Amino acid sequence: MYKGKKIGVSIPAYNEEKLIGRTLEEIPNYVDKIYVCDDCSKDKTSEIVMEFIKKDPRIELIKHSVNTGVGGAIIDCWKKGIIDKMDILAVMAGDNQMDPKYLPDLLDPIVDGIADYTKGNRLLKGYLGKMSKWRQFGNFLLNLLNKIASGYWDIDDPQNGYVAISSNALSKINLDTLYKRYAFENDLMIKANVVDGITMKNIPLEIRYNIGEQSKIKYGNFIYDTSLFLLKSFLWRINQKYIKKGNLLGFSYLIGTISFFLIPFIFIWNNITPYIISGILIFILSCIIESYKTRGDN
Ligand SMILES: Nc1nc2c(ncn2[C@@H]2O[C@H](COP(=O)(O)OP(=O)(O)O)[C@@H](O)[C@H]2O)c(=O)[nH]1
Ligand SMILES: [Mg+2]
Repeated sequence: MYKGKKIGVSIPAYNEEKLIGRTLEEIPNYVDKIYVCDDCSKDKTSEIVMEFIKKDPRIELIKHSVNTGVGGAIIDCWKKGIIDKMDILAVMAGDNQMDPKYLPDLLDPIVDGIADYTKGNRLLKGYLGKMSKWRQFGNFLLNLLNKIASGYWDIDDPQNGYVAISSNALSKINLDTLYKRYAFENDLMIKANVVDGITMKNIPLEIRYNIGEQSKIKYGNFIYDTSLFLLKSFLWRINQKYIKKGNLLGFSYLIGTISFFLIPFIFIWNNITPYIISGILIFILSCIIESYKTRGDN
């Protein structure tokens, strides 16, 4: 129990035999349940977890016979946590990159009723300065695209997987519809945003690097998949949140989006240029209005 709330920690793990032990050892005593999902690892991840279960009855191992991706693993842990009536569910990676000293910072705003969903933010801890200029640019772009797609304009570092969310908020989201690969982080924000009243807060924290971890992300695939996904999800979100309810913001967003896609046709029909420029300005104005409207909400 943490300040009267039952806490479940979900640990996605794929081929983490080197670091899963250290991760489990460090889980604080106030955590009530630890759900590890071994997503069809080819190494000894499960055997190591089984050894830990003998010493720590809070641990539960969920084994997948086919790999479902990091999102698929987290979703299965969360479903268990909801059944077990945990009040708050946090995620900590199986490669020990998430320092438990920050867990209270993620839990406190939820316990205090200030937020339903908290996400670590490395940028507030000077992480950006440690990247190359090229990665800084990529990060900036992904950050911006995620704000537009998700509507959480105050949240940065969207790919940060160190998160906590109340079971109450989670139960309002259809977990089965969430994207299961790395864009899971973005999709959760997008789906949370269309549910009225799920508030989000960024928590400054550092992620551990150079501890022997090996990222499984293939960056080429990730950038392509995530950009396409964000575009599709943005259109889905504005339809759900604005167009279906007859809100003008949805239509202005839509006009703006269409204008971006018409840019290549400027070379064929020169006279459409002013319309495209107006469409893009309408898009930018829609972003400003939405970010202003939601300021303080999330
Ligand atoms: N269950 C499961 N976990 C995964 C999968 N891919 C990655 N993970 C875990 O998710 C966490 C974060 O993945 P990682 O590749 O380290 O991402 P990064 O730290 O953001 O570069 C780690 O604990 C991985 O073991 C997967 O396909 N299934
Ligand atoms: Mg990692």
